[in-house]
This record gives sequence, structure tokens and C-alpha cells, in this order.
Amino acid sequence: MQLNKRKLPLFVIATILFGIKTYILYRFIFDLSIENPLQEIILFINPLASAYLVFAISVWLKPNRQLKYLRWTSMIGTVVLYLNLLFYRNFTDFITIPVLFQGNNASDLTSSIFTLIHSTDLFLFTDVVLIWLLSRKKYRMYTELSGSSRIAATAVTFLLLAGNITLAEVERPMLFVRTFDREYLVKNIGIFNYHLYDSTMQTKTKAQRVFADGTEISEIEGYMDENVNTNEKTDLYGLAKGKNVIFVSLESFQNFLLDSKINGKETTPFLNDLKESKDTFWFKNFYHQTAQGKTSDSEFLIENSLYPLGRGAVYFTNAQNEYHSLPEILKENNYYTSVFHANNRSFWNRDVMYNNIGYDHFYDETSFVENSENSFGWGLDDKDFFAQSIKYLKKQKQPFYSKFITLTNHFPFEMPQDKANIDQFDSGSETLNHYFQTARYTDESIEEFFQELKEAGLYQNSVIVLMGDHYGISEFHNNAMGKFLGKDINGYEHTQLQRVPFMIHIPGYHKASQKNNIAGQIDVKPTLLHLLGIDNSGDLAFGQDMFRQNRKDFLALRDGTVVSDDYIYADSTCYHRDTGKPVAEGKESSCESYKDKAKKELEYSDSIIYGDLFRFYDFHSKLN
Ligand code: GP9
Ligand code: MN
Repeated sequence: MQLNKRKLPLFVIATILFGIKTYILYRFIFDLSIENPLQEIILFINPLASAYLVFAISVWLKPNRQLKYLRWTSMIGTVVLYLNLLFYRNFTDFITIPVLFQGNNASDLTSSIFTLIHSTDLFLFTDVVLIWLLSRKKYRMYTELSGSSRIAATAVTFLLLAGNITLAEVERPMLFVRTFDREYLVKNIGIFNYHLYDSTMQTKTKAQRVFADGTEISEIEGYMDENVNTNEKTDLYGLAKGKNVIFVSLESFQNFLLDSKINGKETTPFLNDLKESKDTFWFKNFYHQTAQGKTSDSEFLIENSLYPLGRGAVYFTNAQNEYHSLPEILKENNYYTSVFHANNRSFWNRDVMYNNIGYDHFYDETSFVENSENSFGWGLDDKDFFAQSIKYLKKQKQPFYSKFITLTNHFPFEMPQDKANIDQFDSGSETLNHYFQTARYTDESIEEFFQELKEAGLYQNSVIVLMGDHYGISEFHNNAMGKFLGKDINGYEHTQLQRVPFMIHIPGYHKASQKNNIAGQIDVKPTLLHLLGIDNSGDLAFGQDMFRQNRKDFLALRDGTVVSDDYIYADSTCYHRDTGKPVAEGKESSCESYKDKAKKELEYSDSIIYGDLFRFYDFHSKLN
């Protein structure tokens, strides 16, 4: 661009100063984790790109206004950065609009505000002072640009923005659709663009909520009364009354791991024995029903017995809704509730969602000691995770409900080979080849956890539930998967691969058995409440107790696949569930009614979430 009088335009100076300051803040104060060189590059580019975006607008203003604009935007921008810094020091998270206006956060912040302000923070305003000095009238010449320079300056804005977004998508595909984590967003697009994104999401969610009134809820209530009916009680009702519940969410664990062998060695020897035990109910045909929200979707399903959304993660999009969640119900029944997960607390927006649905405590990564010895892959290894959790578990008031979310068996399933106790598989997919080793590690960690629970005196009085959260091996690896299973993976096989372990272990029960009926994550909440003898007859839930005889005859997966006792509808094909053969010509309509029923349920669930309909329903007045 042609510079007037060969002076660097003021907006460029402002960009450089502000951009570099923001980079230093991201890199050294916000403590954003950098995992690879591309992330480092993006982290350097994005503060410059967003500063440029804001400051370059000024080229279209008259010189005096331009000076004012630069002064005030650098000031306001710094204040936004600083507020985020204060918030981060308290919550290790970035501000989101709903959270900012959530009473307890704001009051948390004001009560601790003086401890959060450091005297060195003043340096953050250095560039603002410089810009103010440089934006006095006598420096007007730094603002004078020719028409073509203005156009060029604006074109650079779009180039920088496009470059930043492309790099971010390369580094983290589907970043904007899945919104994994605020830290990722800030790392990739910067704090200002993140705020822009957050406001758009917020406006969208608010609009959908505004148009909902109470009328839909009575139709849904009618549907549930007729088709779900949570009233039926079996003789297992109250079997585990008053016991602690230890719920273990097994990262990326699929059923095919159970009983599998690599070079003659069992992948999951501990879980294999556990599922055969007389103290364990093992549901062989249990499906995950998650979508883009992955682990968070599986958490949402078990906590609410509602379906996750088809797009995005409900933990992000509708974390402020009114829910009637498992932890909340358990709390009303005298339980202490907590979550253990050695990851960043804002991942999947868990900090916000957990707070809303009433968990008493979230033991996040700051509760654990992590070092190079005990962490690999996504962080703290599962063995150390459980071992370090015991001291907290022992201190909890009983009865408690504690959810543990493992991490070792996470894509790309890489681990130090000296810690692997089973060979890799041999196929064209590195992912599948590694998968067995990390799954084995998790299996060993569960075995150790059981031992630790026994030593802590917590085992006998607890029910231990184990569940796979979602698939680990995606369709992308179908060839390798086909090699492992010795058959081609079509729509039917793919659906059957969505089965994940589900076991309820009740120490000392001795009368448990294996179950063949189809069930899914949607059924977990009513099943647990049933075993604990907690009446949930007024609950609006799509799942049913898995033990009862008279159950709904279909299971809806979130991608439109439907599993029924006799058929599986997948990939626009209707298969027999037992043989996996497509139904005979002329009989294709066998799946039709299941398809319709599943679609209707998913739509009802979506409207509950989008319309935040539980605000119109009083659960407590419906109890028997
Ligand atoms: C992250 C962990 C994994 O905290 O739960 O999430 P995923 O990628 O499986 O959804
Ligand atoms: Mn997961």
C-alpha cells in the first residue's frame, strides 16, 4: 500500500502495538497450551488479524475522527482484554455473555476482585497511552491515506481474516460447528472474534427461546404418557437404595473391544471377567446415541434422558436451559454429586453446564498432579487419574453420585510403548492399530480402581456403572475395521459397531445376568433412578428403565438410524437385525413405522431444548 509521506499510518502502528501486546498476553499470561508449531503460528497471527480488523476501519473516517476512533477502540479493546484476564484468573475460562450475567459468577468476581488485580497489570495499558499520545492533532499526517490505499488497507483485512480462519480450520477441523472449547476458539481466532461468535450464538439461542410458549409441552407430555410412561416398576426397584453410585464414562470404548484378542492376548481381560460376574448386569445391545458433542452428548443423554442436538453440542448451545437432571434429582434425595475429569474445566462448556444442572463439585485438571511421567495423549493417564481421585472420593459425604470421565483411550490413541501391555493391530489404519493398546490401558486402570475402592472401604456400599461414551473408530477406518472383523462394513455393521459397553456392577448381589434387549444412553437415567428406588413418574424423559418387560420397541440414534427388536434402518436400507440381511424386496416398508416414531421423538426432544420448554413444566407437582 502506498504510504502518505512515507509515514507508517497510525492504524498500522496501533495494530502492531495492540497485536503484540495481545499475543504476549495469550502466550504468557493466559497460559494457553500450545501443542504444535501451527498453533504457535496461529496464536501469533490472530491477535494481529483481529487488531487490524478493528483499526483498519478507521481509514474511512476523516482525520480527526480517525484519531478519536483509534484512541477509543484501543482503550475499549484493552478493557475487554483486561476483564477477560480478571475473569480468567478466577475461573480459568473466558467470558461468555450468559455467564457474565449469571448472578453467582458476577458476585464471585466482585468479592474477589482485589485479589485478582495485580499492580503489573498497568503495563497492559502501555500501548493505549502511546496511541493517545500519537493521536493528538499534531500527528494528523499519520492518518492521511489516498483512496487506493484505503481500499488496499480494507482488502488486507479480508485477506488476514480469511487466512486466519483457514489456518484455524486446518488446525482444528469443524472448530465452529462443534465448538469444543472456548480455549480452542480463543487460541485460533482470538478473543475479539470469539466474543463476536459468542454473541451470535447467544442471539440465535435467545430467539428460538422467545418464540416458544407453554403449548408444546402438553403435547409432549401426552406423547410421553402414552409411549414412554416412566411409572412401571419391576422387582429390582430400589435394589440399590441409598448406595453410592460411581459412574465411569469410558472414553471412545466400543463393544467390539470386549472379548477381542490381539496376537492371542485379550484386549480387555478385566472387563471381560467383570461382564461375566454374577454381580454385574451387562447389556450386550446397548448403543451410544451421541452426535457432534461426543463425550458431552453422552453426558447430556445420561443426565437428562433427552437426545443431544443434531448440530453442535447442546452443552454449549443450551447450557442455560431449565433441566431436570440426574444430579439435581439425586441431590433432592440426599446425594452428594460430583464429576472427576482431568481436563480443562471449560472443555465442552462443562463448568457452565455442571453448575446449571446442580453438581456439587467438579474435580477438573487443577485437582490432579500431572507430570511427564504420568501423562500422555490427552493428559493425565487413567491409572493415575483414578489413583489420585480416591482421596477426594473418601472425603465425600455419603451417599454420593460421582461421575468419572476417562481420557487415555482418546483419538489418536497413542501411548508410550513401554507402558503398553498388548501388541498393536496390523492394518492400514494407524488409528485402529493403536486403539487396542490404549483401551487395554483403560481396562487395567479400571481393575486398579476397583482394588483402590476396596482398599478405601468404598466398594461394598457402591454401585459401579461402566459405560462407553461413543465410538472411537470412525467410518473413515472402515477398511481396517473390516479387516479386523473379517467382513465388509455396510450400514448394518456400522450401526452394530455403535454398541458400547454398559455394565451395572452391584457388589455382593450375586443374582445379576446378561441382557440382550436393545437399550441406549437415553435409558440410563430412568434405569439408575429405578435401581435407587427414586420415583420419577412425573419426569419428562424419552428413556425407560432397561430392566422392565414392556419397553418401547425402537431406539433412535441421532443420525436417523433406528434399531428395533427385528430391524435396523441404516443408510436408507432396512435390515433384519438378527441376520444383517436387507429385508426382501417388497418388504422395505417394514422399517417405516420405526423411522417415523424415531423422527417424532427426536423432534420433540429438539423442541424441548430449543424452546427451553421445561420452564413451563413443574416436575415436582407431578410426582406420585
Ligand atoms: C474432553 C474429553 C474428550 O474433556 O471428554 O472429549 P471428546 O473429544 O471425546 O468429546
Ligand atoms: Mn469422548
